[in-house]
Formats: sequence, C-alpha cells, structure tokens
Amino acid sequence: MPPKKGGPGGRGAEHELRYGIVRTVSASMARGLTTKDLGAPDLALARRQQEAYVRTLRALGMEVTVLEALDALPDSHFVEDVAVLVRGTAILTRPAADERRGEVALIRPVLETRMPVRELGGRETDRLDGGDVLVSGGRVWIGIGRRTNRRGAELLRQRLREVDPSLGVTLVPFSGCLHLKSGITALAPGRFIADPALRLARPWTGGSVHWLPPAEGTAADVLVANGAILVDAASPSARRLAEEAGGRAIPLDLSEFRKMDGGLTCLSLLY
Ligand code: CIR
Repeated sequence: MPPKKGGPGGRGAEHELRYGIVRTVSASMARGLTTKDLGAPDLALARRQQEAYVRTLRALGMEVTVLEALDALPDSHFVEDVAVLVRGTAILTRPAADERRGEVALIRPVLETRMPVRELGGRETDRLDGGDVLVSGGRVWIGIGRRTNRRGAELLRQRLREVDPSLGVTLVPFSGCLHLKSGITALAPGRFIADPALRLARPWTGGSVHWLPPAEGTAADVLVANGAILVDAASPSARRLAEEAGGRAIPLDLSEFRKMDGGLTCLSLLY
C-alpha cells in the first residue's frame, strides 16, 4: 500500500506522479450515459484499451492500483469524476448524474487509506464532476456547464482555498462539450489544447490555446504524466501539438471509451 502522504500538486502540474488508481471497465459499460451516437462499445476491446493505458502509466513510473469492476455502475471506470486530487488531498465530488452518485461512496475507502479526504459540502443540488476540474501549473479551472453547476464550483473553490490558499482558481462557464476537460486540457503549464466545439463564456486567460481541427476535437482531453503526454491515437494533430509542447507523445486507442463520452483523463486518479 502506498504511503498515506500524497505528492504536491495535481494533474498537469510539473511534479512527478507516483500513484494511479484505475477501476476495471464495468461489464455493463454499454448501459452508461452518452451523448454520442457511435454504436455500442465492445467490452473486451475496452478492457484491452484500458490495460494498455495501465501499462503506459506503469511504464512512466507510477504504481497503479486497478480496482475491481462495479458491474452495477456502468460508468464507474471513469474514476476521475468522483474525486479531485490536489496537493495530496482528495476532495470527494457530487456527480451531476444521479446514476453516478453511488460511485463516490465506493472510492472513498480507497482514498482514505492514502491521503486526507474532504467532503465537497453544500446541498444535494450542488453538483460537481471531476471532469470539469483542470489543474495545471499551480492553477485550477473549474468548468460550469452541463454537469457542474455554479454552487458546486464555488464549493470546490472554497475547499481548494482550505487545502492551499495560494492556488489560483478560475470558474469557467462553458458549453459545447460534456466536461470542461472534454473541451480543453493543458499540454504544459500555460499551453492548452482545445476542441473548437468548446464555447467559452469569456476568453481563456491561462495562456495560449491550440485549437484542434473539428474532426479531431474530442482529442482535446490529453493526459500529461511524468514528461509524457498521452494522446488519442485517432488524432495526428493532438500528437503533433504534444510534441511541439516538448512532451513525448504516447498515442493510445480509446475508441470504446469515446463511444461513452470518455477520454484519457477520465480513466484514472493520479497523484
Ligand atoms: C458520463 O456521461 O458521465 C460518462 N459516460 C462519461 C464520463 C467521462 N468523464 C470525464 O470526461 N471526466
């Protein structure tokens, strides 16, 4: 079991990631939520794609724990949505989709053996999905969109201030994508990759934004880890942008997760 203490920072920060938590793809994944019309996912192929993802994280030096599948919860392998890890602390979320609420209680004991765990607080109607939280270079952007609402975002800002008052936190109203990180992630601090489908209520203030061609827009969810940038193998542009940002681009097949609105960051909690 890894030590109780987590490293500083969060995903997208420049510190070394040492641990990963992944949950085996649910046997009922085809019954999960989706906005896409790409057909039913192939469970066996999804599990192979997830195995390649885990192998990649391990090759990058992380000790990865693969939790048992929760077959009654079809989206439970998208572990990113149930907790926000920052500065060695976990903040449990309150996912917007009622179908996904049961996932939080099942990740809690896993996180409690590893780091301090905090509640989001607030009311039942205050909602937050981890996929709406982008951490990079000591800053945090919290998307307010289809899933996370304003109260949920404000509660997370309060919790983050308690964890580290020096973290800069920006609330980002947006539309056009399911989660903020479906639409924009950081290739490096101050350098972002985005889906042109993303509609921001205000111009992005964190640095330069590199827009993907529309046909490759869903590849905006890249995962930066230990000097490498994991990118969707279906997007040559994401690969090129990752290389231009100075990272070693590692393409991974994600076809089955894409059918269910999933991407690279959704599949793990890293610290
Ligand atoms: C959902 O709709 O909640 C899942 N089918 C996909 C969640 C993807 N998670 C993420 O982007 N962080």
